[in-house]
Amino acid sequence: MGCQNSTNQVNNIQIKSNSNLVLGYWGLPLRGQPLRYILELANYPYTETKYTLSQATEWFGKDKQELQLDFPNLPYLIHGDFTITESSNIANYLIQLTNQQYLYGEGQDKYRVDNIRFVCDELTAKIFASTLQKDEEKQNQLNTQILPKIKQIQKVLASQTSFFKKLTLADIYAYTTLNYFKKTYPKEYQQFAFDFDPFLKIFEEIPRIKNYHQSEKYDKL
Ligand SMILES: N[C@@H](CCC(=O)N[C@@H](CS)C(=O)NCC(=O)O)C(=O)O
Repeated sequence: MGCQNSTNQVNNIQIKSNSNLVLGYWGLPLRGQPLRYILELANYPYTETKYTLSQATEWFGKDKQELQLDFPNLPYLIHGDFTITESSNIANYLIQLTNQQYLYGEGQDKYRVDNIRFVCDELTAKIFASTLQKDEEKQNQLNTQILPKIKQIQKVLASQTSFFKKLTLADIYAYTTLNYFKKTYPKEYQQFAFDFDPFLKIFEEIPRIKNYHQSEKYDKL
């Protein structure tokens, strides 16, 4: 009567017992970061496979083929014999698994939460893409694709320290994006610091986030 192959149901998710949850992503915050925050907020045990840009062949030349993912990409999630990709899909799975549905927001706010979530996700990718460009093109992308969106986020946040009354995915995604913007473009960030600094601070002071940021697990920019 070994329990090696038994299956548990956790929050409507079938999990083989002793299944590790593995998150695969670059050893950078970016698109994998909201997923880490969702897990950290729930104090859910997970391990990470972190790929480095300097040894990108570990991903492109090996795991991308060998992990048997249906749609190989980073981030990916492996939970026992269950595997998925697409960061938003993974976020939804983790919210269900950790029973943190409150992060979606309530009622019609859910769609405004997702509005901020998807705008920020795209903006994070745009900030990263801009860092690969040289001077003039970098400045052009900053002016045309990044700063206008940052200003929109500033307007929606107004002078609040979170987007809604309670913590939601909007805060998690916006924190990831704005913190990345601050670290990447510190000079340009200054004009937004008055509004964004208190927002960043409130998120950083959530006890589990604070512990996580102080741990080895957290990839500092
Ligand atoms: N729509 C995908 C995009 C994933 C994506 O663009 N991943 C980038 C990093 S953010 C990557 O390096 N993917 C590895 C690959 O293309 O093999 C998602 O949201 O997960």
